[in-house]
Amino acid sequence: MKGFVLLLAVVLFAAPAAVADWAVDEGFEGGSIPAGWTVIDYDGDGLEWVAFSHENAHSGSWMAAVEAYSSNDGDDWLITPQVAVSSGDVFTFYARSWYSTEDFEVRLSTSGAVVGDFDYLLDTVTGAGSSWVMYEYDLTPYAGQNCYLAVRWMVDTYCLLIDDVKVGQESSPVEETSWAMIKAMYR
Ligand SMILES: [Ca+2]
Ligand SMILES: [Ca+2]
Repeated sequence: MKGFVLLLAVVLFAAPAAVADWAVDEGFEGGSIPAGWTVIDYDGDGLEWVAFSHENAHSGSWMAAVEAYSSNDGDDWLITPQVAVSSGDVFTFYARSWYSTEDFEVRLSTSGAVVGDFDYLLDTVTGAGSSWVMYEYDLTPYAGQNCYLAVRWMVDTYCLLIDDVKVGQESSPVEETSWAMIKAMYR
């Protein structure tokens, strides 16, 4: 009985923290670039960001991919839906080249989702290789604003892959601590 009361207290304490915190959490497993996202084929070569199924996906079977057949061509944008940013939010994703190396920028817009709106350069990545690497950016400086996040690929070799894009933040540590307590109680 004492254990039950303690468990109840822990659950009640944890309940307010049990919210879905990621505003964007996209692994492209729906087999398409989802509604609300924007792709821009800025180089105009007819090749743009698409959902692509292959065993190389970071999660599941699908990822986002873009390719080009000339090293002069690559300027392709993958843009998240608009997100109301809160303090502590991050923009995170996994990226790799298909082979050899690729270059890309990470950009943020506090206005629209066209190329000229992305005034804020969060990162310039050169020589990204063919192993998945997680990138993460603190969005706290933009808290209180409605933002779009973009990966702008500038071809180095051939093809860039992106998977598991998230905007927001992890579940509250309060909730995680409580589950650890519950598990410890019934060990
Ligand atoms: Ca995936
Ligand atoms: Ca293109």
